[in-house]
Amino acid sequence: MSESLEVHGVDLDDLTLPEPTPEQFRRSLLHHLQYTVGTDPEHASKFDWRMALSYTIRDRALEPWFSATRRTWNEDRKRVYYLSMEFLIGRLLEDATINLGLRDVAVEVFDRLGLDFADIADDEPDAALGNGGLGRLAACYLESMATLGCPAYGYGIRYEHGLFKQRFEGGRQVEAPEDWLVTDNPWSFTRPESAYPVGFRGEVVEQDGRQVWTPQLQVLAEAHDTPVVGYGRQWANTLRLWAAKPSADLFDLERFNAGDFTAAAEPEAWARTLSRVLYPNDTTSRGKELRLSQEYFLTSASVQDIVRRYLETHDDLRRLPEYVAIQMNDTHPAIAGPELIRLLVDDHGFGFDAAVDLSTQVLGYTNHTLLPEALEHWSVGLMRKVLPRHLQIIEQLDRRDAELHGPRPEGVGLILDDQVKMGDLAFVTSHKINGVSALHTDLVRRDLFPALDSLHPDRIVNVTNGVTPRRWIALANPPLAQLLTDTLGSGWETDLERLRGLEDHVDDPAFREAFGATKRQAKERLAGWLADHHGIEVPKDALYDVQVKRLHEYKRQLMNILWTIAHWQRIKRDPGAGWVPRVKIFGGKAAPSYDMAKDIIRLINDVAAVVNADPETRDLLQVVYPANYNVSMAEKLIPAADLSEQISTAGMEASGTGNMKFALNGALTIGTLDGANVEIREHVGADNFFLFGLTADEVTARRNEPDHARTAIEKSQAMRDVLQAIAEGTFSPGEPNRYGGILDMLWNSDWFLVASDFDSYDETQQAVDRTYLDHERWQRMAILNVARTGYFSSDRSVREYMSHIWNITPAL
Ligand code: AZC
Repeated sequence: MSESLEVHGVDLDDLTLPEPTPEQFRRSLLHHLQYTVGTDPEHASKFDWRMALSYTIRDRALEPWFSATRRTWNEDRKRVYYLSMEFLIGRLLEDATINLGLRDVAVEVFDRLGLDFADIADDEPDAALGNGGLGRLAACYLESMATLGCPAYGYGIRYEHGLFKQRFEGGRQVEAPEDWLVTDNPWSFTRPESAYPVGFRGEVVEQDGRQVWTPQLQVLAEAHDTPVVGYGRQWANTLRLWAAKPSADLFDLERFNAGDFTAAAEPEAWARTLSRVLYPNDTTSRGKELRLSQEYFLTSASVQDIVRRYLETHDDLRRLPEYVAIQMNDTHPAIAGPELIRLLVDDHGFGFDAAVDLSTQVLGYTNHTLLPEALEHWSVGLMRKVLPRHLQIIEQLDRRDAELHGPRPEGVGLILDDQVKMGDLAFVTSHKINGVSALHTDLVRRDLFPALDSLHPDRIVNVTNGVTPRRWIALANPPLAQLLTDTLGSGWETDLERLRGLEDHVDDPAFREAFGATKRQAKERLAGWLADHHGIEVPKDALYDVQVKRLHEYKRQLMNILWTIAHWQRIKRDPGAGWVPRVKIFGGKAAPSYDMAKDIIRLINDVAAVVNADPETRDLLQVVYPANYNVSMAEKLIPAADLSEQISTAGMEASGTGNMKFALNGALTIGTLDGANVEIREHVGADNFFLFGLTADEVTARRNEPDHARTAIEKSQAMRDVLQAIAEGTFSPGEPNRYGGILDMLWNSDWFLVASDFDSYDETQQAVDRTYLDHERWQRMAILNVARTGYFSSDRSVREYMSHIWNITPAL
């Protein structure tokens, strides 16, 4: 694979491991158990086995990792640097095992030892370094870049505590800190030699016509590297996470010696705080100094690392864009532009204009949401305090833009009402700005950056999101993966358009039967897991109707639970009407400070308690909400779903990626024309998609109608019955006013148009039931969903980034 290379008299190829036979794998496993973990098979716990297995697999990941790194250096290749405050990677062990082609061997070896591979793999904690879509997308893209041989680094923060753990008490969400790093992390390599100082605060003074920033505080960013192996083990990239450490001068020895121990340690504590916790908000920005400091910490360490790596083998920074592409995952790392400009001007003697041009050629910016509350802005005062030199650069950029483009329309500029607008900053310092679905990109052009778009009409492009089929089919749904391989041959894993071949089999009853069997198995697996881990018993032959995602009003879990109540009331009125048994499954976390979302969680749990205890309806309707939804729970729920709920208010969900995972696993979508639903529907065909609700333009118009909510509720008998039951305390016995806030919102404001869309949703849900009763028709629709969603592979998305944004050719 790589050329032979000798260092210190060692031929590096001698160090590579051949593909193991089961016996070699077994020996390697037992070796690690004894010599790395320090125990023996007699006393080994599940944890010990998992660690031994991880080291065994990790050994095999190093070969593609080293050889890819060497090739990139030797061939002087361009690299992609993906900057993201979130990487929701979940578990790594099974993913790496599959990508290295070792799952069968591993399963066999554990069988022979009388142990269960799946059970051991299940012991791994999720790396929950993200909140939701944006972080999970970053993880899918890393995996695809490695599979395609695109040299890349993911840069993020090594949060000590990832996304909080959720549990329910009396139906209410309670948060507890997450502690994935409490036990050893076998996937991470500490690189103390790669540490960079990151400065904050202080002063900027002019010396000899140059600006000199002397930070008041400095921390060290220390690199922790995780290999990301591509499918087929031909390539591996690096996820480099920064941990904040106090630099030596942060500890105040004088104060310590004077006996003021706590004060002496204060600066040190502050430094560690930078990588202590992930902010648990997905689509809200937080005007907090710590958040801005975290963003700068990530960005500065990464940009320093990028420039250092480039200069190791090049001396002319003007050629940076030929070798470096930096992608900003949303606005969080938007300070990358000013940081790169600062390094070029202050440390490398560039003129301002040249530095700006160079940075712009290197940087790209992905926008992931239109929600105004998520578009970050920082007050000029805070910026001046925390990053005084960067504020100067931003002001200079703003003046430069004004000079270049003449008088600007109202509201245009990087600083408005004393706020630095980070989205606009990201735009002006990037050569390409992309939205994440066709509809979202149109709205980014039209609503978010209309003025900047008309100044730079070539900058905004669309790259519709995608998901990796390795994790979301091969890992999550082995029976379906096997059926795909039996039917289409292997190779679909890296060429997902091959799923089209399933269309030839849709008329074959034997194939439909086999396809149905994979869904049944997934449901059995899920039902077993719900019983074992959550004490919830669900029927295995019901329609599994699933909505899993962050809790947010725009995602309208509320509409789903209101409909569930309506459905329950109908069953009670006519229990013998031939109802399709349904299990309504919810999963997701609310930001800890988002009260309305937390009320909705409680309502779902309250409804579950009443409905599940009703002997009249119990066999026909169940509501389950397993706590602490995360990536590994998604891997269990998604394959088992018959119906995928993608019901956001049109124009609000930038793309969605869960919608893609469900369709790829043969669930039918009930959804609005929002985000990537639009494209999913185009691909699978309108007949194979349950569409309802207002369009994005209709949503805008409806919001302008006074009293739209009240009018809609008054027209809907079903909705009135539901709201009345809630108001009477049916689900909150003794406390009828518990949901007064929700009811008031629904009648009087209803920004997300639950009431306006309710009847359309209700009718469509009834169509779902009718269709489900026609078993053959449902089966065909499900198969066509799988066959026609190959487009939504993240390999396709990454290829588009490579050609439209990064201008890079992969090495494979
Ligand atoms: C999400 C979007 O809400 C979701 O629609 C999209 O699929 C996903 O990004 C990936 O593009 N956004 C976030 O998770 N967070 C923010 C701040 O947008």
